[in-house]
Amino acid sequence: MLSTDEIHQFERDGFVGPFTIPPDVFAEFGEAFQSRIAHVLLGEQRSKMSTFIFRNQHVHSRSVYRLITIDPILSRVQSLLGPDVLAWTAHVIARNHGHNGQRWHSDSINQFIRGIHVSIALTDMNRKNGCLRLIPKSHLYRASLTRHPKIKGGADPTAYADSVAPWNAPHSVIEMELEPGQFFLTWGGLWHSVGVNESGKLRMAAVARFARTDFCVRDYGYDDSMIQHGKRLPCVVVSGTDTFHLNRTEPPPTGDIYVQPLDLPSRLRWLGKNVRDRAADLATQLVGARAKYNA
Ligand SMILES: O=C(O)CCC(=O)C(=O)O
Ligand SMILES: [Fe+2]
Repeated sequence: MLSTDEIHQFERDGFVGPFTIPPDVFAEFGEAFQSRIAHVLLGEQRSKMSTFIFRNQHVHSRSVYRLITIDPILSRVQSLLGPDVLAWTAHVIARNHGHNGQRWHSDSINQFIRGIHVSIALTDMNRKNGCLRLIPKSHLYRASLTRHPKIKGGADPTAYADSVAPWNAPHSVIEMELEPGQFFLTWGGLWHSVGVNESGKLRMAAVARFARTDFCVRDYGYDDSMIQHGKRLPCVVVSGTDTFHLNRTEPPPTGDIYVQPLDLPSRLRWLGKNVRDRAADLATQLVGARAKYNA
């Protein structure tokens, strides 16, 4: 659970934490879990894994699903989103020495659905290996990072933040350093980036994103200036119930891609399901458009 002050901080600054997973709980996600994951993500199995499977580990990995729903994480997400919660993406990110990180962006899908992003450190995350950098309060700005010509190239957006929200100037960047087993929460829309890994070592983190059941989780695209009507993304109800039925929900995973890669029949079933869901979605849109036209 979050305290009232922590909830207020989250609303105001767009992030809260770090929090520490109790060591006896985190023990389950220690060396064996991490080396299994690193072996898959840095080995040849990764190239055989489609991006859609990689990004949906809340559906394809029982161990990742378990990590993102442990009580210290889920109870805090519930404090912010209420009792009915969907997980709509989860994956482990492994960045080796030399990885370039990620330029400034706002996680546009999560921004549009007012979702919550949780970053969970598996290894240390620090200035040397590319921890997350944030600009506090930027989750509330009506400005686009993807449309800004300089930031598109990766420049520091603090001056831009000063110009779009002079009442909060001067803006500064927070480097969110974490120890293994620590995590923090951010609002979708908060401006963030990831530094270069110059540590000589692997840097690994799990990310999970959560939404309320009354938002429809679609692939709205990467461009934060424009909402596209993309496909519905697979969600798992991690808490409460979904009475809105806006989303494509999947059962919690029973298998684990980190123990056993998906075999061909399972991959084809998953692909078929995606195609059927997309076709049904387009048909609904078409019926809606025709009804509007006839009205
Ligand atoms: O590398 C990370 O920890 C997170 C990268 C990121 O920006 C994201 O997942 O939204
Ligand atoms: Fe991001």
